[in-house]
Amino acid sequence: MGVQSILGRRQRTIRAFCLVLVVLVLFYLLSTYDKDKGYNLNLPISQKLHSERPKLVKGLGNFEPKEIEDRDGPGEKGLAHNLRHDQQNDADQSESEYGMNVACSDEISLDRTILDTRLQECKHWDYPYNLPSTSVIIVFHNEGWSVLLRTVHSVLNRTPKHILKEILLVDDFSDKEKLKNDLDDYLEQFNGKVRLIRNTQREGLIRTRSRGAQEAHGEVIVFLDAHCEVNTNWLPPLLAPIYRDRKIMTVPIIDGIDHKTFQYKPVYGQDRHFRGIFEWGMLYKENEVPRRELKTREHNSEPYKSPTHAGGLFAIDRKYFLELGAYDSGLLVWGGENFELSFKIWQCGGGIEWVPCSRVGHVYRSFMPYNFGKLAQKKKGPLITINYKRVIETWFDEKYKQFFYTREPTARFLDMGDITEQLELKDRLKCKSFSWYMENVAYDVLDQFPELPPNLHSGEVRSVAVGKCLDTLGHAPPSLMAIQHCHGFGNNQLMRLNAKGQIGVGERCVEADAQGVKLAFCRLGTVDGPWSYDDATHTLLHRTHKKCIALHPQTSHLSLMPCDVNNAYQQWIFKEVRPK
Ligand code: LR7
Ligand code: MN
Repeated sequence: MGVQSILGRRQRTIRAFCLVLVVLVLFYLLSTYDKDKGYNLNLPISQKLHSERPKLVKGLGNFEPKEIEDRDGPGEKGLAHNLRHDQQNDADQSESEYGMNVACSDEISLDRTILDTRLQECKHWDYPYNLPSTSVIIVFHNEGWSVLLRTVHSVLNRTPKHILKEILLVDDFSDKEKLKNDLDDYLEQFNGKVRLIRNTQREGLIRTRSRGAQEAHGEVIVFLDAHCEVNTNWLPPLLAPIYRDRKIMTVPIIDGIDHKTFQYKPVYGQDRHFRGIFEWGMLYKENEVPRRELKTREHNSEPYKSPTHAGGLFAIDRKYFLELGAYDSGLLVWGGENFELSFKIWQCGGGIEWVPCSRVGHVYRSFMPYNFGKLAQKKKGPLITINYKRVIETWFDEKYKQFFYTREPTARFLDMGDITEQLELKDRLKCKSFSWYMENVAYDVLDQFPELPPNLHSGEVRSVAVGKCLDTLGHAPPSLMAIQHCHGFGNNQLMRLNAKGQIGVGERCVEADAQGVKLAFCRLGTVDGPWSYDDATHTLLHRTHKKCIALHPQTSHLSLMPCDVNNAYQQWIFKEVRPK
C-alpha cells in the first residue's frame, strides 16, 4: 500500500468525521430550537455572579430594587405585631372565623416591608430581560380582606412591571359580604392590572385553579394562596428556568407568617436546602436535599430538582399546564393535586425545581376554617383519601399501590370515580413508569419511608373485657394511648400490625415503656417493631419486654403486664373498618 493511498484514506476519514460532526451539530441545534423563543440554549441565564450591581449586560437584567424599602409602623420589617389586651376578643373572634388573627392583620399596612430572607448571593444574579409575561393567579374562598389584599399589594410592589401581565383573582364563591360587595371597587385603582372573576358555585381550590389557568392572559402562570407575601425580587428567578425549558415547573422557598402576630420568619435557615417528598399514606413531607442533587450545581443559590411540592405556590408555563390537562378535574376541593401534578410532570418528560432565590411567605393557619360544602357530601368516605386514591391509581405501579393500601387500608373500599381520561392522557403523553420516577427522581423517599411489609391485621382493636377500642385521642406523640367507645370510623382507632411487628396508627407508631402504652413517632427509615399478636389467645405481646398489653380494670390505664392468656383484660380483637 502506497503513502498516497494512506494519506487519501486519512483525508477521507477526516472528511467523513467532519460531515458527521456537522450533522450532529445541526441535529443538536434543531432539537434545542424552541418555536416560541428561538435558540434559547446557552443564553446566559446561569450567568456567573458579578460583584458590582446593578450592571446591565445587554439582554440581561438584575432586577434588584434600587432602594432599600424602609418604613416604620405595626408589623413593618416583618416584625410581630401584638394587639392590646382590650382587643383580645376581636383577635379570638377572627381566629375562629379565619384560622388566623385577621384583627392583627387589619392594623398592618398592606404595603408593609418584610425581612429579606434570601442568601446574599441572590442579589447578584442576572436574568434575561425579556422573561415571559406572567399571570399571578390567586384563588380564594372567604379569606380575610386585609390578608388577601396584602398578598395582592406585595406582588404589585415587588414584581418588575414589564413581566407582570396581571394578577388574576378567582373567587371560589365566597359568602362574606365585603368580598362580595367591595372588592371590584377596591381593585379599580389598579387600572385593570388586577382582574377579578367569580365562580357561580363552590368548586374547591383545585378546580378553581384550573379555571384560573384557562382564563389567564400571561405566558406563565404563578399560583399563590390568598394569604401570602412575596419577598424581594421573587419572580425573575422563578421564570428563568421556565424560560430555558418550558417543561420545568418552579417552586419558591416558603417562609412562615405567624397566624397570630403576622411575624414573617423563615421556616428553614438559608444554608440548608429541603425538597418535597411523601410517605406512603401520601402525607407531604420535606427532606434535606441529597448531596447527589446538590453536587450538580455550582452555586448554593441555584435551583435544585425536587420530586414534589407542597401545592400552593409555583410557576408553570400556561400552555404546558393545559397540555397536561391542568389538574385532574375529578379531584375534589383540597388535597392530592400537588402529587397529581408532580407525578404527571416528572413521569411525562418535565421537571420540578425549587428556587432558593425566590422566597414567599405563607400564613400557616391554626385550623381549616372552611368546610368542603356540597361537594364533599356527595362522596362517601373521606374526600382527601379519595383524591389520593385517584392519583395513585393513575400514576403508581402495582408494587407501590400496595404500599398505599397497606398504609391506608380503608382506601380500598373508596369510590374514586372514573379515571379513564387520566390513564388515556398518561398513554398519549407516553409517560414513564412510577418505578422510573422512584429510581431517578424521588430516590430519597425509600430511605425515609421504606417499602411497607403487608399488614397481618388491621382495623379497630377492641378489648374483650370492656368492648371499647384502642384510641390515640388525636393527641400528638409522645402521648399515652387510651380506650374509647368503638366508633367504626377508623381514624384514631385504626391500628395496623405489619409482618415485621410494627403497630401503626396513621403515620405514627404504638410503643410501650414503664409509663404505659404510647403513641410515638415511628423511627424514620424503619418499618419493624416489637409486637406480635396471637390469634388463638388474642394477646398483644411486646417481644423485647416479654409482656402483654393490659387494660387496668379500674383506671382504664393501658400498660404492659406479665402475659396472662386467660385474662380478658389482656385480650384484643382486630375488627376491619370500612368507610362509612
Ligand atoms: O374550597 C376552597 N376554595 C378555595 O379557593 C378552599 C380553599 N380555597 C383557596 C384558599 O382561600 C387559599 O387561597 O385555596 C387556597 C389554598 O387553600 P388553603 O390555604 O386552605 O390550603 P393550605 O395552605 O392549608 O394547604 C396546602 O395544600 C392544599 C392542598 O390542596 C393546597 O395545595 C394549598 O395551596 C397548599 N398550601 C401551600 O402549599 C402553602 C404552603 C405550605 C403548606 C401547607
Ligand atoms: Mn394556605
